[in-house]
Amino acid sequence: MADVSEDRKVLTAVRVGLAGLSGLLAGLAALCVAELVSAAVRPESSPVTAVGGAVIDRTPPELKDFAVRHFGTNDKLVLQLGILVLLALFAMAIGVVALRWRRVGSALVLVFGVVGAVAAVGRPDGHTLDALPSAVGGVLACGVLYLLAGRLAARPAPAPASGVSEGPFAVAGAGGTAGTFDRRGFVIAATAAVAASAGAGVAGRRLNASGAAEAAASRQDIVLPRPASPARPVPAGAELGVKGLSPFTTPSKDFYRVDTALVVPRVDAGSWRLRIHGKGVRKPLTVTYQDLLRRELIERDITLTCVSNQVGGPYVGNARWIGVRLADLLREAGVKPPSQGGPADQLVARSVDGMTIGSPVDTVMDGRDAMLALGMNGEPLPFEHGFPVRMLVPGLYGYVSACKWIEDLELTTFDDYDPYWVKRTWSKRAPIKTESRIDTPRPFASPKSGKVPVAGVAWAQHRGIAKVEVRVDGGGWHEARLAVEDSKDTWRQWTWEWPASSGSHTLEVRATDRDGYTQTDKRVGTVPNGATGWHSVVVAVT
Ligand SMILES: Nc1nc2c(c(=O)[nH]1)N[C@H]1C(S)=C(S)[C@@H](COP(=O)(O)O)O[C@H]1N2
Ligand SMILES: [Mo]
Repeated sequence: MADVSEDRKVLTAVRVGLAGLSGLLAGLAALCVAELVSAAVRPESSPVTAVGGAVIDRTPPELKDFAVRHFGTNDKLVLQLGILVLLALFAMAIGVVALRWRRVGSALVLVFGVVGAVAAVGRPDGHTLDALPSAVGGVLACGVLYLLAGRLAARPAPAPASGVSEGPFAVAGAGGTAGTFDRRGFVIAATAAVAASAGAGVAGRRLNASGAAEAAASRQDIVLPRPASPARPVPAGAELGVKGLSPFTTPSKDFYRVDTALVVPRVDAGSWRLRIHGKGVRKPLTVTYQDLLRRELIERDITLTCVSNQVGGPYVGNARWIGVRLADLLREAGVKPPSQGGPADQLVARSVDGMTIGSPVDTVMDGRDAMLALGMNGEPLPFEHGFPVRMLVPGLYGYVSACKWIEDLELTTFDDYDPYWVKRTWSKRAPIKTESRIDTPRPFASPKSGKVPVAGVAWAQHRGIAKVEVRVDGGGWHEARLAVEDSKDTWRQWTWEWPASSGSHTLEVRATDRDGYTQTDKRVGTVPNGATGWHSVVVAVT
């Protein structure tokens, strides 16, 4: 006869393990059911997306920069995985609580529903209805845990003296006084929960994907007309052809992406509308995608830069955009810039995902090629870059100019309204700083001694690059050879032939813009309006 107290221990361990599993299954049920409900509301309302979004909204700028730097565009994947792991741990713990206190444990599950619901409603674009997926998921999961925990409740064993094992959860000598639980009932309930969850989850995923498919079809159908004002061909000399140097035009698939969206918005171009309204708008407008296509289109090369780009960082890219002049549309709506007596000095763009981006009206209307872009590198905008329509203002960092998935333009003042990033300590106004970057040699490269081409890009949008200089080991500055300028709104390649001797060397670069400003060596971080300092690269010449 086995030791009864040993039997009890084993039984308890089995029950605790299964209780943890019950918590996990309840969590799984919640997520799967919520996915299904979110298909009826909107994909962004599903709990992990909502909680992830809420975390992003509350992430301090330094931490956001850290995440972008270390995980790049994977930062969102890392965030979502983190949330899932935390959720799984808590779910298991709650399952164990439910083993001892069935009602308390089950009720705790509801807390998660509430967290998801509050996160969803609290997003900048949150609606009350966004609470539904988390609420329904939470209530259902509460029921699942209550049911499973009930099957795990200890009960005295029937007393046949056979001692025969009763399947996978049989406890040694369970026929004795150790007691048992409803093994069969548990297996049946758990299997049913998994099957129902999987069904709901798969159906939810499918339905959410079908909305995306319709948006994709609307994009497929678009034929961008020939622009009335085409970009002039990129001058042959704009491309220096040095190995390892960023191409003048960044292919869309390689173009950096920075936004707060965990789910890329999939907007149907057919139902898209843009409203222009607010202070001093004499004739509020609502335009459709077709309206924009029928207007005079301009095509321009514009280099976009993110304020979160570190010195030497990758968040800068140059593309050929097609769109309509924003200033023309504003004038049609009766808007006057403040310099001509208009009452509004800030133009706030809103996106379908609740982003708000504020630009100075004077800058938008000063004659530069500020546009509502429909096309990028000869195609309708990719979804990641703002399909169907985004804004661009040459010379301003993306967070104060480049609203993707735009749906609303409101004229207001800088005093009256702070957009998303300004609420989070970034500057209200942020022209792009003059910058230069060494693309080749790469840090810690080991080129052979002799002539080593040093090359990179420099940008000072809407001012233009006048000069780039390179120095080695803190010595004298050497003027680099500049590529032919495409426009003052685009970056410029540069190169310098370095007579390299063997050993470890530090290369530094600085640019001077056409206003005569030379980059400062003073290092400041990206917050609140862009990093400064010279990019440097250490190499070991062999
Ligand atoms: N809707 C929306 N638009 C947005 C953002 C965002 O988070 N949401 N990020 C802005 C920032 S910070 C930058 S730098 C640019 C980046 O544009 P890209 O992703 O096409 O390179 O988009 C801007 N537009
Ligand atoms: Mo940005």
